[in-house]
Amino acid sequence: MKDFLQREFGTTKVSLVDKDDLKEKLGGITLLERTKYRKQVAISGAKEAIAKGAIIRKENKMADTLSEHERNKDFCFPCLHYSVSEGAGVLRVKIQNKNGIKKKIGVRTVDAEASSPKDYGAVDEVIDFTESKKSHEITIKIEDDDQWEPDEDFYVELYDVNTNERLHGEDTRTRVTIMDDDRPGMLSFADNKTHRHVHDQAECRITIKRSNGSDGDISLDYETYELDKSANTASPGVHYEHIKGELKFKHN
Ligand SMILES: [Ca+2]
Ligand SMILES: [Ca+2]
Repeated sequence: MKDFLQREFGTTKVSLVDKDDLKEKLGGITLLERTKYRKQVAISGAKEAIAKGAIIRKENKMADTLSEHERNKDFCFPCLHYSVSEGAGVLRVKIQNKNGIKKKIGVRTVDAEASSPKDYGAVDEVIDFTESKKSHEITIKIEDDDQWEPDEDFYVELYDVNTNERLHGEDTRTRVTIMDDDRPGMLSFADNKTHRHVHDQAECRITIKRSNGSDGDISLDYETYELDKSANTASPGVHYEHIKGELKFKHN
């Protein structure tokens, strides 16, 4: 914002700038709204961009980074945190039988921000480990859509089939982050400077453009408002018709 003030008004102090001049430079949008908008854009832009449909599966943190007393002595997930892109389709999660024990162990998914069946296919199965069966892999279906959403997590945990309780240890639960690959884009006025309208034309057309992506359905609320009550500003019902509504953009 300081750069903008310096460039347009030769000062970085907003208190020294004429309110109406500032309003005009901002295209009718209040300073507060503009600041909020910029923050939102900055947050969206900070997220790691993934190409739509990209197949990404990453193992981020391994169980051997834990100390011995934090770990289960018999069974574990060797990887404690996976990342998977929406477009990957499936994620395979490995379970280890460290000492080759014959035992039945349950494995199940647990919702967090990501939930089944919207974001992934729930799993709840019993693994029949034996002396020779030292590991097992489960396959989890990852759901893809066209709607933007933040990256979301769910968990997979090992449990005792008799008590239904999660097994002791930090390595009996693994986190899965589903990475969104959709870009809803941004909405802005096609003409971002002052729109000059000839008074004898009946309609004033304002174009809103969607740029940098068009995934999913999005919408915006719009409304005309009077700048102030001074003699040289247009008034609703006199110089223009007040309008208010919602503009919807479909997935494209
Ligand atoms: Ca997607
Ligand atoms: Ca999505």
